[in-house]
Amino acid sequence: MAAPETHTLESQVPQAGAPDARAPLSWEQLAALAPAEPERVHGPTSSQALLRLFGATEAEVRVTLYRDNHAWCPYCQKVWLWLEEKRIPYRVRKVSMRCYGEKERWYSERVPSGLLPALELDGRLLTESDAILQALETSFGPLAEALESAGVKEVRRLERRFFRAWCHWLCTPHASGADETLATEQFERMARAVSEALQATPGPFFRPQFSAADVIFTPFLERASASLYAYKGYDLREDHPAINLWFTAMEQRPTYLGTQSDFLTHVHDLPPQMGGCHPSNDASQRAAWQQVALGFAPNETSQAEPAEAALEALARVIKHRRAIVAVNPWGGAGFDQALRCALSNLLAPAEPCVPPEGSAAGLRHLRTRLSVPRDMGLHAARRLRRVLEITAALDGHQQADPIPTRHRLDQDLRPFQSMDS
Ligand SMILES: N[C@@H](CCC(=O)N[C@@H](CS)C(=O)NCC(=O)O)C(=O)O
Repeated sequence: MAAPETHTLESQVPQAGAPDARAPLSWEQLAALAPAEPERVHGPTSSQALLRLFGATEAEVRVTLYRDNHAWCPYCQKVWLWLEEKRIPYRVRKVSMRCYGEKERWYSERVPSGLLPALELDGRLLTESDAILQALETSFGPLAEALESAGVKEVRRLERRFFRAWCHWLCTPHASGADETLATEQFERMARAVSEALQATPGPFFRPQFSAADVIFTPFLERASASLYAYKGYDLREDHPAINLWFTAMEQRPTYLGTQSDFLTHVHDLPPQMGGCHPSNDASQRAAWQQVALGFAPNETSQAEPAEAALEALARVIKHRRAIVAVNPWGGAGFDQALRCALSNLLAPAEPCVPPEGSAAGLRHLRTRLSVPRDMGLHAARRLRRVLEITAALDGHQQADPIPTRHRLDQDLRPFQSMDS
C-alpha cells in the first residue's frame, strides 16, 4: 500500500495583514444569501427529517423509527436505509445513546434495555435490527430479495464475519507486532471474501441486483473504510477494487448519500461506542490520520463536490447559529464575529475576513465537532471544515480542546433542539 500523501492547508491561508482584509457579513446579510432548507417530508433522504411520507398522507403512516440523535448508530442506519429504499412512510423519534448523552426516560420506560434501534409497526414495538427488518419485510414486502433467501442469508453470515474481523483488528490492544500482523491478516482474508462475493455477481452489488443484502452490509463497510484508514493506514477501497465499485454504486443512490457519514465523524464516534480504537502507530497510519484530521482523506467518496455544498453549509450554520455560539467553550461576541468571518470567507475566499484575536480555538472546536450526516452532507462539511481552519489560521495556532474518546458528552444536542432559529 502506497504511503498517503501529506497535505497542509497553509498554501490556502490568506495573510492576516493583507490590504483587502474585510469586515464579516452580518447575520442578516448571510441569511439573505442562504438557500431555503430542502423539503424534508417528501424530498431527498435527510438526517434532519422527522417525518417521511414519499407522497403518502400522514394518516397512512404505520411506522415510527427510534434512532440515535447523532446518526452514529450502525444498526439504526441499516433500518433507516431500508425504509428509505422501500419508500415506506415513517416518523422518526431521536434518542440518545448512553455514551453520547443521557438516555431519555420515556425511551427507557418503553425499551428497558435502552438499545437502539427500535421500531413501532402498527402499534407493535420491535427491537433488534434483524427482527425489525424481518417484520418490515413481512408487512411491506422484500427489498428486491427476501432476507431468508439462501443468497441473502449467505451475505448476512459474511457480514457478521467481516464485522468480527474488523472489530478484532481495530479494537483489540494487540500486545505485540506479531498479534497486530495476525489481526491484519485475518481482516485481509475477510475483505478478500467480501470482494469475491461481490465479484461473483454480474453487477457491483452483493446480489444480482441491489437488495437488502447491500443495506445490511452498508453500516460496517462504511465504518471499516473510515476507521481502518485513520487508525491503521489501511485503505479498504484502494486495496479492494470490487469493494470500491460497490461504494461507488452505493454513492449513486440518493438514499445512501443521505445516511452516509464521513471519515472524520466516524473516527471520533467509534471509540466510545466500541470501547476504544487502537492506532497501529506507524508512519503510514500517522500520515493517514493527519489527512483525515484535515479533511483530505482520499477514497472517502467517489462523488464530486456538488455546486451547492458551500450554500448548504451556510444554511445549516445559520439555522443553528445561536446554539453553535452558546455551546462553544470559546463562545461569546468574539466567537460570533469569528463565525461570521468564516462564513464570509466561505462565500468569498479571495477577500479574507480576519477573525478577532483569540478565536482560533473556538473555530477549531466547531471544525472538529461538525458531524456528517447529522449536521450536513459530506461535501458541505468538508467545505465548512476547510474554511474554519483557514479562518482560524488567520488568528493563530491555538488548538481546540481534544475530543473525548470514552464518551461524547461534549455533543449534548439539547441546546440545538431548544435554540433553533
Ligand atoms: N443487536 C442489536 C444491537 C443494537 C445496539 O448495539 N445498539 C447500540 C447502538 S449501536 C445501543 O443502542 N447501545 C445502547 C446505548 O448506547 O444507549 C441490533 O441489531 O439492533
